[in-house]
Amino acid sequence: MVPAFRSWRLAVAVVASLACGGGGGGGGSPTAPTPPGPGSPSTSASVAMGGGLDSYGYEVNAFAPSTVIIARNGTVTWSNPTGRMHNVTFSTAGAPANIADHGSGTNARTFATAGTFGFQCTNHSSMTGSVTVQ
Ligand SMILES: [Cu+2]
Repeated sequence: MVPAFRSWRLAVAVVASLACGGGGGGGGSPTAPTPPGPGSPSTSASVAMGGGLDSYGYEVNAFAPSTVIIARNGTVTWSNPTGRMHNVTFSTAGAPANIADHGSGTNARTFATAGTFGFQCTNHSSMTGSVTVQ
């Protein structure tokens, strides 16, 4: 029994040293891929014009997600699967052209300027969002 106990203690010591030997980076494995961070935003994002169904089965008027982050010169694509008339009206100077009322399909806009650009659907006060361009 004594040798087994000793090897168990050795295993614990090895695991502990591996856990502490990753450079003190906060618990991630040293070989894990680095997730996209603030320094590497995506070049594209998608926003649905419709937030699914509420508990009564009615379509929710919302942008989903309501906020996206993209790289400069990245593209955001808004899709409208709802059959309802929605639009994307920007409220921030420097934003691309608004997307007019439409009941279906997709529309994309490219953002050449860094900043945060608020938008809303002027038909539905609950539909607001923003694009942050880094
Ligand atoms: Cu709308």
